[in-house]
Order: sequence, then C-alpha cells, then structure tokens
Amino acid sequence: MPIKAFIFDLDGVLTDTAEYHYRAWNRLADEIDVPFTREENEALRGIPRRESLLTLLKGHPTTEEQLQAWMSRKNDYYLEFIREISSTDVLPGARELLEEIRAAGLKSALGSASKNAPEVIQRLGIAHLLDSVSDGNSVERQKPAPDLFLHAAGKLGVSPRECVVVEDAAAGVEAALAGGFWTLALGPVTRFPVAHHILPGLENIHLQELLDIFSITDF
Ligand code: B16
Ligand code: MG
Repeated sequence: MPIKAFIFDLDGVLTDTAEYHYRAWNRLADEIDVPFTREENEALRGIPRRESLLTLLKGHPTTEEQLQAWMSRKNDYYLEFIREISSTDVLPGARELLEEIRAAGLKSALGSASKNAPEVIQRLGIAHLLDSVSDGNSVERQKPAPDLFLHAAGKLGVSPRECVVVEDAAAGVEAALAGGFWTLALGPVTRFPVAHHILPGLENIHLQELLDIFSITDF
C-alpha cells in the first residue's frame, strides 16, 4: 500500500518542549517538596499530564482535588515558558519535510498528547502545513493506546497502513504499532524496544528517502 500521510508527534519531533515541561514540573516539585530530576523527566516523554504528575509524586498520598490543582499550576508555569516559543524553535528538518509532503500532494497531521498543542504549532508558524490536528483533548485514552493516531487517520481519511507515525517516545511508538501504523522513531536506538525504522532526528531527511524506506520495510 502506498504511503499517503504522515502523523507527527509534537514534543520531541517538531519542536523540543521537553525542557519547558521539565522546568514547569521542577518548579512544582520544589514547591511541594518532592525530589525530581532531569532523568525522571525523560521518562515523562509523551506521557499525558495526569500520568506525569502521578509518576512525579511516586505514590505520595493525595486527593483528586489536590491533583487537579497541581496539574493546573504546572500548566500555568508551562504556558508561561512557552510564550518564548517562535518559528526558530522548529527542530531541524521538520519544516522542510512538512513542505515536501504538502508539495507532493500527501497529507500531514498532528498527533500529540499535549492539550497545548494548538498554541505551540501557532507559535512555531507551522499550523498551516498540517491538514489536521489531534491533541490531548481529542480522545479519552492516551498513548500507549492507539486512539489518538486512529483519530488523526480518521480525520485525514486514510488507513493506518497508508500512514507513517513519527514519534520520539517509546509510548508513542507502542501506540502507533497497536493501531497498525508504520512507525518512524526519532532518538537513540536504546530508547525503542521496537519500531519499523529509527533515525536520530529529521535533519537532512527528505520525503523521498522516507518513502523508499517504507516501501522496502516489512510490516
Ligand atoms: P500538556 P507529545 C506530550 O506531548 C509531552 O511529551 C509530555 O511531556 C506532556 O506531559 C504531554 O504532551 C501532555 O502535555 O500538559 O501540554 O497537555 O510528545 O505527545 O507531543
Ligand atoms: Mg513526543
């Protein structure tokens, strides 16, 4: 089946907001006196806000009301940090690839766990290059469930086998595989137990190269 579309994760694929998530979680962790390291933040890659907070709390007893308040406080800090984002924060190669996909008549979608994704793509100046946006508000079950990517494929009107999901998180690759998508994982090979193809990032990666890779890769 020919590839008709690409679904891009946001954080870690099109831009690197992991640092801002880290700073926001770290500020909250300091305030509530819970130890939190950069290493622990790595494990939160692609993980939704609520699960991230529960991981950060490491079983620390709390109430639902308190969880909601802390999530909201972390998000306020995050929103403060992402005000600094501009078009120069698009990761190398990402804008060029989106433009090549558009020029070739293929489709691109966003598939991000972040509820702040629409604001981030506006600030990056790439919203017009995406044919649809699926984010943390689009589905109930988040990654590693396949729902978000299936939502994106549905909006584009393509089947999973016609789509490549581009992800930087193991949970995201797992979600894409569960949905029957082709997977392009970005990052160190040690991060991904399984994926169809792994690259360090999108810098100098062109559409034709990706189409060639997925035309000869066995599902
Ligand atoms: P928010 P992605 C994910 O985005 C981030 O990697 C993860 O660190 C974050 O907790 C999650 O979005 C939720 O973000 O708090 O903004 O709703 O990698 O799926 O684009
Ligand atoms: Mg990500």
